[in-house]
Amino acid sequence: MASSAASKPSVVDPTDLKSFQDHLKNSKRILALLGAGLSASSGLPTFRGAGGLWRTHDATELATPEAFARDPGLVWQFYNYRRHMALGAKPNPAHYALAALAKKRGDEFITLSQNVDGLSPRAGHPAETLKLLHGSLFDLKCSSFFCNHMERDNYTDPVCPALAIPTEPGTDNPIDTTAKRDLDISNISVPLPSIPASELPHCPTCQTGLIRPGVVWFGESLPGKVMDDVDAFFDSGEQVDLIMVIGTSSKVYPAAGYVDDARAMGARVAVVNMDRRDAPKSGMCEGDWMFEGDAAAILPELFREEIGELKEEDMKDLAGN
Ligand code: BV8
Repeated sequence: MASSAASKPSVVDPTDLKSFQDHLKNSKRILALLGAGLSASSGLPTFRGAGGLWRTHDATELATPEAFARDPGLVWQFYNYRRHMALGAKPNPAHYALAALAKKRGDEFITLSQNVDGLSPRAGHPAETLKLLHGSLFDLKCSSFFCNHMERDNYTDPVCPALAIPTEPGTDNPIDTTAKRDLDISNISVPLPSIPASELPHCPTCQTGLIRPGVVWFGESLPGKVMDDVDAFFDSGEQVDLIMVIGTSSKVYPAAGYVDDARAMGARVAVVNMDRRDAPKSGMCEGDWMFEGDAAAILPELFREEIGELKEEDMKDLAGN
């Protein structure tokens, strides 16, 4: 990857950039904690974007087993909508820059993602060092406590016919599908049909349980294997040199707690966020960096010295979009 830094105007303070790149160069063990802000430039709404609401519902309230038990049709419309949006989106240069750094650094660089949108995997981020703390929109599992049916990487859109996103009248003609315009069901003014459980996907294994998205809902524990891998990285007892906190409001636990755990292992903290007020709970300490702005513009610059210039041909969306 030829590097001609001159092409892109710098979006980072040169002094901070130099000190960060020097530290990155001398860092052996690195962590990154990712949040919804990473995918903002791919056009995906963040959790707190739109006031954290989906239609009139608090998104964190919909992301609970209680909401699914109460109205699985509504919760599936919420997740089917997010699958549809994520499938229509593309990884951005921040996803590719992280993937390129991960390919170079191997298992000394572990990325902890709170995102369920599948964009980091689509940018080619190596699966062995990408820990999906909160699961994936594209995994499906049985909601019955007694059944452990799990289907990974299901990209069917809609998940089932009843969840098809309504289209604008007159735009759904079979000949020219490009004219089709979805109605934005995240907007309260668009009527949302109520979908009975009988029309929702059921578990092919136990035949009784409803299928649910393979994400971690509030009140649920994180995937055991993922937690073990993260604990193994921390329990090696070796110093952690750097943690990059990218596009997250650091409000959800245990994910947000890893920043302090890394700091306790000697790490300096580099925050990349559109809003400098969204610093980690423990605040910013001497030697930390706050890079305020768009992750899609900042990450390629922060990593340029190590990964070179990101070229169009290097940014291949593995979903082939
Ligand atoms: C559990 C999947 C226990 C589903 C998600 C300790 C203290 C307090 C509370 C708790 C605690 N421990 C546990 C809790 C309870 C709870 C919790 O943390 N509650 C919070 C709300 C206070 N945690 C849990 O319930 C966890 N489970 O603890 O289980 C247990 C243990 C054993 C046995 C049984 C139970 C599970 C939490 C996971 C929930 N699932 N997602 C779904 O996605 O639908 S969380 C979900 O919300 C996301 O994954 C993410 O984690 C979070 C959203 O946060 P962000 O990603 O940061 O997004 P946000 O919109 O907030 O911010 C975006 C940021 O980007 C902003 O800062 C913005 O400025 C910035 N930005 C915007 N544009 C850009 C940008 N930055 C850069 N560039 C841009 N262009």
